[in-house]
Amino acid sequence: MKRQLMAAAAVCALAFGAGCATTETAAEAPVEAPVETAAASALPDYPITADGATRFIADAEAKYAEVSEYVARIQWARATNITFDTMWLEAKANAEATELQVQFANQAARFNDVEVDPVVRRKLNLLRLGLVLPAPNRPGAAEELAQLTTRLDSTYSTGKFDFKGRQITLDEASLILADSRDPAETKALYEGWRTVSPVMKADYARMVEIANEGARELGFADTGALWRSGYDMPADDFAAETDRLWDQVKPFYENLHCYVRARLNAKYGDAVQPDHGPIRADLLGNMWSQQWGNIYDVVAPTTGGASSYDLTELLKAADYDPVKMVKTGEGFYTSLGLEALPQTFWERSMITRPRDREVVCHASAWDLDNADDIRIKMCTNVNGDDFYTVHHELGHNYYQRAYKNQPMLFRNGANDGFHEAIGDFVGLSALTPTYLNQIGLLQTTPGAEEDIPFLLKMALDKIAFLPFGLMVDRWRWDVFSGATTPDQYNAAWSADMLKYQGLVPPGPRPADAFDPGAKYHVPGNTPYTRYFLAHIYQFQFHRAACKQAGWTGPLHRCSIYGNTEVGQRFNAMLEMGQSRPWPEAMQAFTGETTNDASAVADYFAPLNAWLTQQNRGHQCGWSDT
Ligand code: X8Z
Ligand code: ZN
Repeated sequence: MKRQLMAAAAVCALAFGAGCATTETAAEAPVEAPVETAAASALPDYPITADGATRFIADAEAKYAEVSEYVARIQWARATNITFDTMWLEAKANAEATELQVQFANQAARFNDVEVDPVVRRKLNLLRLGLVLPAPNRPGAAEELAQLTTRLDSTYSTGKFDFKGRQITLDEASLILADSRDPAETKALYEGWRTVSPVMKADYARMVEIANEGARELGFADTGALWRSGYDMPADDFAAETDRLWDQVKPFYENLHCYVRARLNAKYGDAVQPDHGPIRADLLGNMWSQQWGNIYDVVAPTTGGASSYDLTELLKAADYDPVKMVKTGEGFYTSLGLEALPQTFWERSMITRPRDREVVCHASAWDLDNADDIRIKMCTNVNGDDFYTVHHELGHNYYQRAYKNQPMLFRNGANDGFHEAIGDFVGLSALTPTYLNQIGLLQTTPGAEEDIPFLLKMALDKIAFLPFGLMVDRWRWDVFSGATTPDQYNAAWSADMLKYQGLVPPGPRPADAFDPGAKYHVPGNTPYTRYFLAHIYQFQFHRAACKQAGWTGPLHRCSIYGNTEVGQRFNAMLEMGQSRPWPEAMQAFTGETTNDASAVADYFAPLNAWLTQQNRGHQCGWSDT
């Protein structure tokens, strides 16, 4: 779900609570006192007392529950059937929801100086910090903003481009790119997909202006500052925290980058991929080079053994279909002692791309009624990537179900990174050969000789992701703050790719390029730092769970499948929702109270040592260009 606050809705859709799972937590006073607006006074005037605050919160929670369900159902209708009319309806509903949220935020701020019950204080903070894109309080602003966001998301989702004389969609292009080893073809796919986004640039720039105006009225310096305020610590501390985490993992990323570059150079030669400097982004098997697991075959170890299986081939050989993939995912969660999904999940989810209409294919998980009407929306293909994504999405649904008995304003993840980390944590077990063997996909469980190949495969997805998880919002933070102006949008995006990922596009970008618009979460307005956090949290959860299970072997071989004791403790954390600051949720399950990349280092330790050896004699890094 996108627009934070509203819990109902998708983890990765639009508006109210939508976006990829909502969050927001407490803390931090706005930069300046918010302006008193006409919209705020449209609510009853509660006395500025502790009792007034309690009454306001009770009314706001009731209204919030009602409106979020209404908005979520309209958003679902648009996301699963994009037409002029559903776009019109969604824009209208989102505008109303935004206006209401802005009223709530302003009303909440009136109690800033009143001593109130701690639970009420937390809820007041959540109301102040819960918007993703606030609209200013002037007539027509919320409507204009909503029209822009619905149009941006729909333009992305219906995007197609010409490839070899045929109009293809993003999902088709992604499948070809995953397997293509022809640099002319990968370049055409990379550049072709990016022809869908130049048209978004003006809308995006206007959207930034309006949202910033709204953020300032709420007392924030800009929309980025609002986004950084949802982590139970001051916004500046949060930015520094992401720097600290990145510094912890960067040497490992540079090691992986160095190794992969050498192997690409060996395969394609100097003309395509030099043995120094940045990597050509289209050679990595993913449209945004955010996960590189699809080119495992290119970079597999040449000595000491490679992986003896490919998950996509195993799924195909076992005749999996999309529904069976989801059932298998559900089976992991029920093995932990969690309840089966409701019948309505199967009746109402969208599991494959419908052939007769336009939809938002980017995967998301939804909670339509803040209770039992949970669903996923995916254009599932039978392959290893989507096997992972199914577990990821169901993690959102199981979180939503676990916190459904919390008060309305606490029905959300401890923070947005937690929401993203739940399914990923489960996925770490579900991708082990031990588990694949248990469910009959793999006939024998490989021994220690496949540890390095396995860890390499995992690192290609999980470690390669880290700088991407950071750079998307680094770009947006600069856009919202004005440090990057519209004429610099694309150059800044390419500069961030180079700085964080060490990647370059396959050729010069056209003058009208708007490459950020070709990544779902930018036109979809879903904050992205959540995924960076999740890629660290999930290893903390995994390390703690394996310890609880009494596992003493290497972390990457641990699977918690079937462990109801771990499941119970895990669900206890999920049930907390966002009722407490996230470090308490973290502590409830792991005993730790900070975000700590040492779990990533523990998990990958043998691989990092191996990579260091492989890179001997190579000049790593890319700053020489
Ligand atoms: O957007 C997603 C999920 C939905 S919340 C499919 N992810 C990020 C992405 O695809 O860019 C999961 C990993 C990162
Ligand atoms: Zn997600």
